[in-house]
Amino acid sequence: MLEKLDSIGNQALKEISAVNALDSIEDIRIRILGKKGALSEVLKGLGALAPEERPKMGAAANEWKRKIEESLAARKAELEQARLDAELQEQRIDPTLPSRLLYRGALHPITQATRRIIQVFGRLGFDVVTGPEVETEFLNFDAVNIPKDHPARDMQDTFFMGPGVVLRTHTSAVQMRALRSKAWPVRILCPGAVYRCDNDATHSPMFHQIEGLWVDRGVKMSDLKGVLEFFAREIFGADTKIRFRPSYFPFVEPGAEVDVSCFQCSGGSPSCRVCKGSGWLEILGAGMVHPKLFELAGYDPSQVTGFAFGLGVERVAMLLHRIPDLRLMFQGDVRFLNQF
Ligand code: FA5
Repeated sequence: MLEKLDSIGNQALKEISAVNALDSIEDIRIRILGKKGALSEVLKGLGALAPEERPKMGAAANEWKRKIEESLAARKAELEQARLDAELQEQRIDPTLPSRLLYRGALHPITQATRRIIQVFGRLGFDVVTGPEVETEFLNFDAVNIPKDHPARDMQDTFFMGPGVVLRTHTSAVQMRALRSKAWPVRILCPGAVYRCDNDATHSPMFHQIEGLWVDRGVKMSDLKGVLEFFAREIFGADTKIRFRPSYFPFVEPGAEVDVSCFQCSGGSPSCRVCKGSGWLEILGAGMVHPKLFELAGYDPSQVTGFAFGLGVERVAMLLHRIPDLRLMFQGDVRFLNQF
C-alpha cells in the first residue's frame, strides 16, 4: 500500500509541475484528492490492514495529501502570476506617448459679453426682462410705431413665420410688452436673439441685441448720454471714443446712433474691412421714447418721459476681443472659441 501511495504521489507531483493551464490544476486536485480521487480510493483499503499498520499508512497518506496540496497551490500561484504578467505586457502604458488633447469648455464670447453688459447696467439699477423670439408683427412693428409701409417690414429684411407672425427683428419688441405689463417707473434691460436677412463681416442673419428702457418722470436726453457714456467707459475702457449721430427710429424722438472708434484701424485706414474706412463702428441705436408708444401702453405722456436704446452684442464682443469678422462667432470652430 505504501508503494501505491508513493507511486500516486510522485505521479501527481510530476503532473503538477508539467501543467500549464490554470483550469487543469483543479482537474488534478479532483482526480487525486477528490472524494473519488486516487488517494481516497487507496485509503478506502485501510480497513483491511492490520490495526498496527493503519496509523503508519494514515500518516503516509496525509503527508502525500499535504505535499500535493502545497504543490497545487504553488503551481497555481505561478500560473496566475504568469497570466497577470502577460496581461500587463499586453496592456502596457507607454508614458512617453503624447497625450490626447483635452478641450475645456468655456462660455461663448457672446454670452460673456451679454453677462458683462448686464452687470454694468445692473449697477445702474436695470432689471433683466425677456420676451419671445417668435413675435407678433403687431408688437415687433405696429406697437413701436413702425408704419405698415416701412421698408424694415419687407420680406427681404424680416423672416415671416406666417401671417402676422415674425422672428423678431429687434429687442424693441419687448418694450411694449414691458410697458403694457408694468406701471412706471420702468428701468429694464431686454437681452436676446433677433433675426434679419443680413450677412457680411459685420452683419449676421441671427444676432443678439440688448434693449434698454428707462421710463420715469423727468427722464432726459442728457440721462441717456450719461448712461451710455458710463456703459462705454466701463466696457471698453476710459479712453474709448464714442459719438452720437442724429438718426431716425420710428419709436424714438429725437433718435441717435452711437458709434465706437474702430478697433481695427483706429480710424486711420480707408481700406479697413471692419469699419469700411469710416473709422467708427455703430454699436447701438437710441433715443427718447416716442409719445405714441406711451399712449399705446396706456401711460400719460404729459406725466412721463423715457429713453430707450438697442445695442448689438456681437459688435461689443468684436470690439472687446478685436474680432475682425462677426461670422467667426457662429461657426463653432474650436480653434477660435478656445481663445476666450
Ligand atoms: C434697432 O434694432 C433698434 N431697435 C435699436 C433702438 C432701440 C433704437 C431703442 C432706438 C431706441 P438697429 O437696426 O440699428 O436698431 O440695430 C441696433 C444694433 O444692432 C446696431 O447698432 C448693431 O450694433 C446691431 N446690428 C444690427 N444689425 C445687425 C446684424 N445683422 N448683425 C449684427 N449686429 C447687428
